[in-house]
Amino acid sequence: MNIAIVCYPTFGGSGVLATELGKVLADKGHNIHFITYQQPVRLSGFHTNIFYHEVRVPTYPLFDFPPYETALASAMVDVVLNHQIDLLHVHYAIPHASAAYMAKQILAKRDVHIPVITTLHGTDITLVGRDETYSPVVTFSMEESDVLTAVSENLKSETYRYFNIHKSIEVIYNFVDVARFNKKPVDAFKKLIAPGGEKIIVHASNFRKVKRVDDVVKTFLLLRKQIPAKLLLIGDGPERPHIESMTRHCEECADIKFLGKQEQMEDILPIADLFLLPSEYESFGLAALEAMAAEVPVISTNAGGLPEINIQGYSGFMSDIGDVEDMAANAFKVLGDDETHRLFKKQALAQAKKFDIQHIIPTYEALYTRLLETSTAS
Ligand code: GMT
Repeated sequence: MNIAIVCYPTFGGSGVLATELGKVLADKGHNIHFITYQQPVRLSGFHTNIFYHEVRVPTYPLFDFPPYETALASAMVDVVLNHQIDLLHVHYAIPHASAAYMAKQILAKRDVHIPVITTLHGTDITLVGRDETYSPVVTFSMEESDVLTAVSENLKSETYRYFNIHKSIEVIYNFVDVARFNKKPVDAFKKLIAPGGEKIIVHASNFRKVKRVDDVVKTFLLLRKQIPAKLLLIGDGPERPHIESMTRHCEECADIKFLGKQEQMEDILPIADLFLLPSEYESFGLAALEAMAAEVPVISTNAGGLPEINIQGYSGFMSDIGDVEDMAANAFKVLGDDETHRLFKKQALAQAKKFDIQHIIPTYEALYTRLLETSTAS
């Protein structure tokens, strides 16, 4: 199949997932055309079946806000017409679903009928999309997509809660390539971070308010009273200056390190002993799944779709939003003795395997095949 994928090329989970999906489909022989404004972060190296089309948004003195959506829809039309694209798969509704609708209409005028799949990822629904600034367009373009998928049951029900739509939503869980993450930790790297054999706690996010990174620090400081530990904060975003200033005025703060944005999470996660994700909301929590695939137990909140991936008392523990005492107590339960820690590590990996790329990709391929069959029949 010739598949065009539209996504955000940045470090966010939706872009990561879309890129990994494209890469594995290309390995399986499909031709994948990424249409984005920048090369996706996880798309490096040469692959004969992968093509990257950059969306250029020319500026003009009149444009206070360059019309990205128009440029994107035009790029979609161009790629579909010139590369015999069979279907368009857009990740994150805003503005990809409405740009796809526009492209579909333009192509229909030329007698080219292109099916569109929209995958909802989270904040496109729960945070940004439901804001009335965007919701009429998001509602319309979801209804107009040929297929709508969501990355968790929770996101599916949140979509029906916030939007008056009648379209059915198919849940296709996010996935992880377990083989890539389940690596042996590099001892020298581990020693560099924790020279005294301290436990290594990791958090990775885009440092937005919804991630509650201050709760990561609070949980760590409580845990640090009970066991020697180091905290690695990975990622960057609007809350980082606030978190940095929060971690400048305490003795234990020397044990907290900011690593910034990192592309090779599979090299860092294996040295971790525990992953913290105290988010206010996660539709899924791909970062937690990647941690589990690296055999790292997860302490998270029970918000959104997190209970669908983090199993209480098995792959880790969940607490109510903001309950840092409970999160620290749970972290201690996991790390308190080596035997328990080993068990949680094993269980975290077993849980990640349920979401292995090998199980999820056939669902996408079956969906594509079904969609192409029904659209050629009609
Ligand atoms: O986590 C973010 O804020 C980024 C956002 C995105 O769209 O890139 O992530 C969302 O999609 C991920 C991939 O499906 C999910 O794993 C995240 O849980 C989801 N984030 C939220 O719902 C806040």
